[in-house]
Amino acid sequence: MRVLQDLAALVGAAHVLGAESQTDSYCVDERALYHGRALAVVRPGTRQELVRVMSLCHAAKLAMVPHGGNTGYCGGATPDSSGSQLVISLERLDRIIAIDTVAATLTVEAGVTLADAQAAATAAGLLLPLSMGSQGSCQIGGNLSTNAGGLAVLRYGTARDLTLGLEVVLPDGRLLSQLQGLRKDNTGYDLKQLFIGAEGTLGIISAATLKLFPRPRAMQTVFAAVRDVGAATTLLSHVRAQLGDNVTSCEYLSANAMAQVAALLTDVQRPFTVEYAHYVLLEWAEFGDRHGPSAAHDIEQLFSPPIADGLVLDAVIAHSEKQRLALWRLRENVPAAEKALGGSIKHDISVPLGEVAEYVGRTSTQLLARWPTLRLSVYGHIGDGNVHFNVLAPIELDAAAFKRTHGADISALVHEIAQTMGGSFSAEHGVGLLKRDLLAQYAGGPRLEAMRAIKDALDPGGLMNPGKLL
Ligand code: 2HG
Ligand code: ZN
Repeated sequence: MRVLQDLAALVGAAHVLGAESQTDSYCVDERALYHGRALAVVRPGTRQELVRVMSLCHAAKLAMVPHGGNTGYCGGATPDSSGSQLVISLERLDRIIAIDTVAATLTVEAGVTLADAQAAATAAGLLLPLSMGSQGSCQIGGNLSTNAGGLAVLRYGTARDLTLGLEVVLPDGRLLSQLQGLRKDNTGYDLKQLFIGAEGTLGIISAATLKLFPRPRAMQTVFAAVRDVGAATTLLSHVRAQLGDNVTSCEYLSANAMAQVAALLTDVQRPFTVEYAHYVLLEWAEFGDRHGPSAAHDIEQLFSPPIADGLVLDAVIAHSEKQRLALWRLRENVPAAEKALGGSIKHDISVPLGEVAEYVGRTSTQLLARWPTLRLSVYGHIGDGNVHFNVLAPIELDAAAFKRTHGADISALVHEIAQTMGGSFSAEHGVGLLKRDLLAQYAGGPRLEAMRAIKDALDPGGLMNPGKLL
């Protein structure tokens, strides 16, 4: 095929992968829900090459599937099964372009892993607060294309909130470059917002300028057993009232989530000797020398009203970085624990913060009324109103068969309750292939029409990541 020869001439034959053995890993998503086939995988080595690759594809009317770290949960980076789509991998665009310690900004290419971007900020004495379990392999381009959330959204916001500038290659190969990183710029439509969260359907993000923050002097981490889900959000309000915006994370684990992860991580000591029904991992940042050596005493004081009120039943403080990381491992490994148990039916809902307890209660009751032996694995970013309401098949049944028979009904119920409570069916993992029908169902009317109009305006040939999102 002529275009493949042109691509090879452009990026080098070694970076146009054609054999199935080479393209395989680019054609299966992280959860192995989708198995596609690619015409080829092309790996441009510079942003200029990316521009020219996309111009060639546009001229040849070739569908393009942008591919980052492939850690997404919704099939957003997987080609379809036609074998006619070109996967464009951003992995070689892995340069740190600039770091500005005065403006506190970091400019990176799209293929830089989140961990490498964090390390670059750290080396400059600053903090890139975006963080998540997959940070060793997920890439900035994918983080922005899916508007990733992660573990510190409560304080720092999502990937969108951390983006000051963006460079995007449009479907026809034109470069839209706005990497200045200005904190104020009111010159018409803020176009970068269109591409953040667009899942590669409007163009390919090639670089970004991200906001950095002062590095905290210390993090304080408390793992608490709480009375119920409502106590978790009330506790957060209490702690925020005392510590203001320094609270960075408020993560929830149900008893089942905790039991699963404790069974997986046999080397991590459980925080409590008895089992509780609900747990919260709370973390806040300290700056300057406000606390000093009396930190533990201050924390005890901070927690004494919620303990007296019966909201907090027990709590442990991390006294060292090692203890802190051990507590975080409990939270971060819940997905791995589910996987080890044969996988879960995953949900990624959000509701207004004041409704989370009601949501979890109502959804649990309705699910268990219909499937009494279902194993609920509820956990997540409760401080953001975002709960992973995951569900494991009854232990006595085959997980795959159960999912085939009941998965759709279970998910419909989980999503419907979120919708009726003013929530979202996709709080952080995006839409991709997996939730496209849900977007059509729930976004509906003018919102969907506006999205389609934007898509048609920027990608009239429908070449960008076809079949995803819309
Ligand atoms: C997390 O919060 C991730 O750990 C994954 O978003 C959630 O696996 C999941 O369902
Ligand atoms: Zn999550």
